Amino acid sequence: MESGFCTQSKLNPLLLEAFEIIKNRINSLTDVKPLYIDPKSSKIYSNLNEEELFIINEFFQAKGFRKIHLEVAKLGKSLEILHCVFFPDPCYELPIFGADLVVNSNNISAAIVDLSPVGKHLPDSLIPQMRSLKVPKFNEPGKLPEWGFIFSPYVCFIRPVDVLEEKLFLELIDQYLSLLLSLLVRVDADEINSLDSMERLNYQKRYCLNQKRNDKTRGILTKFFGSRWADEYINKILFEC
Ligand code: BLA
Repeated sequence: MESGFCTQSKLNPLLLEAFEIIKNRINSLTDVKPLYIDPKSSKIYSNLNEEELFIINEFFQAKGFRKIHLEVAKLGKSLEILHCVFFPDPCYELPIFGADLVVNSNNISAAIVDLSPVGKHLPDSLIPQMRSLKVPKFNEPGKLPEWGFIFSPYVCFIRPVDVLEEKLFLELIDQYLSLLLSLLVRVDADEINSLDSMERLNYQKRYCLNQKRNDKTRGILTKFFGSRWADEYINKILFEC
C-alpha cells in the first residue's frame, strides 16, 4: 500500500491485515497488471464537518480475472470499510470472490466473504474443497438480506465477537482466495462467445444488480457524499458490469 494514507490516518490494523492478505494473493497472479482508472475515482478525499473522508481504489486485471477491485475507505471518525471483488474472466468457470469488512468504532460490525456462483451452482470440483475447509463456528452469524441469494451456500457472514474470531475470519478470506486460485490452474478457457461464457457473464450482471440493492452501502455513501454521487459510485465503481 502506498504509505501516504495509512500513516496520515491510522486505519484499523485488522483491516490493513485483510488488505495485505488480499494484496499478496493479487500479486501472486499470472500476468497481473493494474487497470487504469481516472484518478478522480481512484483516490477520493473529502471533508465533512471536519471529519476525514477518503476512499482508495485499486483495480487489476490478471489471467482468469477481468477485473479485481480492492477498496479501503475511511468515512468519518468511526467507519472504515474494506471492499473487494474478483470478477472472473467469463471464459473461465470461476466463481466471484467477494469480501466486505465493516469496522465501526474500531470493532468489526460485519464481515462477509464468499465465492459466489456464476451459474446454478459452484463448479463441481470446488464443492468438496469448500466442504473440507475448516470453517470455524462463529458465535454471531449475520442474517443475509433478501438479495443475498446471489451468494453460495458457503458464504460466511458474521460479526466477530473477539480477537480470535477476527483472526479466524482473516484466515478464511485467505483460504477462499487460495481455493479460487487453485481452481484457476485447473480450468481451461472457453471461447468468449461460447454459450457457457455468455451465461457466466449474465450471472455476473445478476450479481452486480443484486449487490446494488444493498441499502446499507447506498445509505452510508449517501450520508457522506449525497445521493447522486452515491448512485454513480455504486454503478460505475463498485458494481459496474
Ligand atoms: C453490509 N455494507 C454493509 C454495512 C455497511 C456497508 C455500512 C452494514 C454493516 C453492519 O451491519 O454493521 C457499507 N460496504 C459498505 C460501503 C462499501 C462497501 C460503504 O463495500 C463501499 C464503499 N458488500 C459488498 C460485497 C459484499 C457485500 C462485495 O460490497 C459481499 C461479498 C456484502 N455488506 C454485504 C452484506 C451486508 C453488508 C451481505 C449485510 C447487509 C444487510 O444486513 O442488509
